[in-house]
Amino acid sequence: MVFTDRTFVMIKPDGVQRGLVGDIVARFEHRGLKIAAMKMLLVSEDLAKKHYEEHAAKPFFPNLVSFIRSGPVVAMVVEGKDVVPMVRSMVGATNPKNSNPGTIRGDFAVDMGRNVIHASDSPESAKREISLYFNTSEIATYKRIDEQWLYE
Ligand code: DGI
Repeated sequence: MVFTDRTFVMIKPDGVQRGLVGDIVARFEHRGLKIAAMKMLLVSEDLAKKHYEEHAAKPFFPNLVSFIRSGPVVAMVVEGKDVVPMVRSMVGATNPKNSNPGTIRGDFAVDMGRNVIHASDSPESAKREISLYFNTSEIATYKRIDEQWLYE
């Protein structure tokens, strides 16, 4: 059984600078989710504004744009059954103050503006965000060897 539900995940500059990339990617791999694409990049101003366009009118928007551009990020496409809600639950609440221990933000973050990771909040956002960061040719199609042990 191959599941092609996709989500977009980004380890933000704080996660990269703090050396958390391996730990975070391992959580997705160990859960049984498939990394279908991954790259490190510096986000342009144009891309940052498109990424956060839903927040354009908010007072924290300029900080959001400048923070996401403050260092390299790691962008990923992650696949699996019900992957959008599953990854959101692994990421935890937006404000780390409210993120449960065991979630990525609950284990690694303290402040809202340094919450380590972004993950799409709906399949529609995932589609939009994946297309902002990846060409279709950059997304790999392959089978994990443990799929028969992950899916019934
Ligand atoms: O999808 P999330 O990252 O959990 O949350 P979101 O899409 O609502 O917001 C995007 C980012 O914007 C979030 O990770 C942190 C920041 N943010 C959201 N709401 C606030 C905020 N930053 C500040 N300073 N104040 C807010 O109310």
